[in-house]
Amino acid sequence: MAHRWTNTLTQQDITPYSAFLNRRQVMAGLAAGAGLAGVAGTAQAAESALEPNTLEDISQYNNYYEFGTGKNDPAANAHMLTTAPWTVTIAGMVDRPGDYSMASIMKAMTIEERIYRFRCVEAWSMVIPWNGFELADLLTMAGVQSGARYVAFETAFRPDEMPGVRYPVLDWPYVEGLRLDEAMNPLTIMATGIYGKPIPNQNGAPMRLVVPWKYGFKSIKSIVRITLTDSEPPTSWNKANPREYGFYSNVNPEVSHPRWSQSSERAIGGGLFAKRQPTLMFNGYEQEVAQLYEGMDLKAQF
Ligand SMILES: Nc1nc2c(c(=O)[nH]1)N[C@H]1C(S)=C(S)[C@@H](COP(=O)(O)O)O[C@H]1N2
Ligand SMILES: [Mo]
Repeated sequence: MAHRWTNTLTQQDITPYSAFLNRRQVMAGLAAGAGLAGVAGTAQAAESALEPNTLEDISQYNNYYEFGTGKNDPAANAHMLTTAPWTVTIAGMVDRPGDYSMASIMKAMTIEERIYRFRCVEAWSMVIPWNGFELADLLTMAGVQSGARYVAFETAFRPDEMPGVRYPVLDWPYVEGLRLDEAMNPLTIMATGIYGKPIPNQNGAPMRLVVPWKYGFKSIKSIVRITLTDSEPPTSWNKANPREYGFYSNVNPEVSHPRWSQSSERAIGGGLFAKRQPTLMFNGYEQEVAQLYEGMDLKAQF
């Protein structure tokens, strides 16, 4: 089970004191029969496996096309985005639809740290120590109705604050979606921080999705609308180029992008020591999510 713990490791876990493990992990560890000693031991073992990137790497090398298509454009321009006050509309097949202030969401949710691998479809990767909460908790707060099968997400569209939306690179606003079981999986989080500080604007402030087993473009930033639906929602990159970007977009080293292999990736950071490493099935989260796709042809439903 060592693998399991690498996925929910936190900064605190890197110190060898089981007392720092958050309650959710301790409870899950006991449930799994691992016991405290087992959890602390595997957490230590995982330290070498998942070394987070620096905040510099994470906040200076970005994709956020609303602020430009260059990797440094978001860091240069995203300060223009007003992130407070912020309202998230939750709509569609929920019992309690409405406009939720970001402040009320933060009050209702329990923030924890998750150190996750992050793999862009362009074949680069990082390791990011997110702070956030499980999307499942937010959806449960809104009350998912029984007929709901998908979750649609939408990014803010603010021409006055987003210089990149002047260009028709994508059909704005940026939209994304998940199947409901993917959205409810405990690995799926809404990130509101990095390294214990509020999430930088260029990383998707004040709240962005993080789905660590899917290519990075599924992890939509600066969300203003969440809609529960009974049919698969349109997604920005799939609309832009359906042959190259599918709805699922699970990280899969065996399914090449039409223009490049996905079998390896460039690990950002380390300067001269930046290295290529093999890409892992479901980005290393196979044990946690493979069952979501049982019986599906992952080459056809890429
Ligand atoms: N709204 C919006 N969300 C977005 C994007 C974007 O351009 N606009 N880029 C996506 C892509 S391609 C990636 S790889 C990740 C990058 O996240 P990061 O900059 O925090 O590493 O954000 C994703 N979310
Ligand atoms: Mo990406």
